[in-house]
Amino acid sequence: MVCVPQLEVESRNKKRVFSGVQPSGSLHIGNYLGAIGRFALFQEGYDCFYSVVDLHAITVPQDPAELRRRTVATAALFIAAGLDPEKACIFVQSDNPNHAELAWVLQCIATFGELGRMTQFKDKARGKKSVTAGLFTYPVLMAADILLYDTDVVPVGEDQKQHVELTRDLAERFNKRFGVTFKVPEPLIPAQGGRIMSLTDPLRKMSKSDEDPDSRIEVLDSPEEIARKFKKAVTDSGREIVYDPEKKPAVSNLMTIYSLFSGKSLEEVRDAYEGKGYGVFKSGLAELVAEKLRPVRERYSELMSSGEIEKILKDGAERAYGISSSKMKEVKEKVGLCSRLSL
Ligand code: ATP
Ligand code: LTN
Repeated sequence: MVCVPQLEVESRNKKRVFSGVQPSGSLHIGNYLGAIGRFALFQEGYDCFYSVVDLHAITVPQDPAELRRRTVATAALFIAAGLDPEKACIFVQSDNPNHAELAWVLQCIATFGELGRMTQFKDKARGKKSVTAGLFTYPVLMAADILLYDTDVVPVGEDQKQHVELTRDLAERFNKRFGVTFKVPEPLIPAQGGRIMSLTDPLRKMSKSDEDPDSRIEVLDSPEEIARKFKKAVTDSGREIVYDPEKKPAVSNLMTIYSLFSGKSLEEVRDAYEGKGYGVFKSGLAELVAEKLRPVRERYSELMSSGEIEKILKDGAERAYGISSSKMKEVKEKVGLCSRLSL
């Protein structure tokens, strides 16, 4: 058991943030704009916990060596995207056994019916011959991640809203049945950028698991790759650069990406490219995105070759375990589970 009392006294005056990212593939600009690029925004004003959720990743088959590599790479990208490990706790989910243990307790109050209504499960299970029980109960593990830390705010993309709502329901149900134990968290979804769409099918979200790598710009793509993928991205009929998600979903998605990376409003983007056509707009967009991601790529390479990450993750795991163990102890006592070992 690790104690960091001074840090705890100071940090509990602040609201707490928790978010997680799966090491299930290379992170794309949807992950960046919807989640990791925003993580650092909270680190000054909030007590932040950011986890590489490897237990979530194994709900679908993973190559063990590749999973280990991506777990470290994902943590390195958190830092490359601006997180300071002195300010935010960065850790790997499976390093803290409290997550899986609380998930089991929560699975015993979650219902089959409510889990069956999760749209991400339905999407991921569609067309599959065999679906694991872990994929079905995945949102309960996410609830455990959040509730273990008395989280106030959960910054995520739009696709995770339903899971945070389930987390709230489970917290309220547990509190009603066993007495107030969990804080009921709020999702925080960006007004713009919460759902970046695929470059090859603008009606579907950009996704790590899309079979076509040209459907996404990866954070570590080279400037040449970025230019090639944007050039190939589907567009709509006409040649006007206007924001109209109904009639022009492809161009509207590209404009959203432009606006978020440049800090310009959609109107400013439209005015800058008025009458110039898709080709000019796409090469401007590619240049902008490559330039904005350049420092992230560079910092990532430095971190991966320095070996710093292992130490950061070890410290993070110790802190996360220390803090969440008191919550786990309280849960066990309330539910009637006895502990005969003194840890
Ligand atoms: P997959 O696409 O394989 O389902 P994923 O990228 O959705 O994976 P995570 O890595 O767990 O899954 O997502 C990390 C964060 O990125 C989450 O907060 C999620 O909401 C956000 N996110 C994922 N895709 C997008 C997207 N297209 N636009 C905005 N945010 C996204
Ligand atoms: N389910 C999320 C990843 C995730 C998460 C979390 C996000 C796991 N645990 C806790 C926020 C808080 C996803 O697939 N994007």
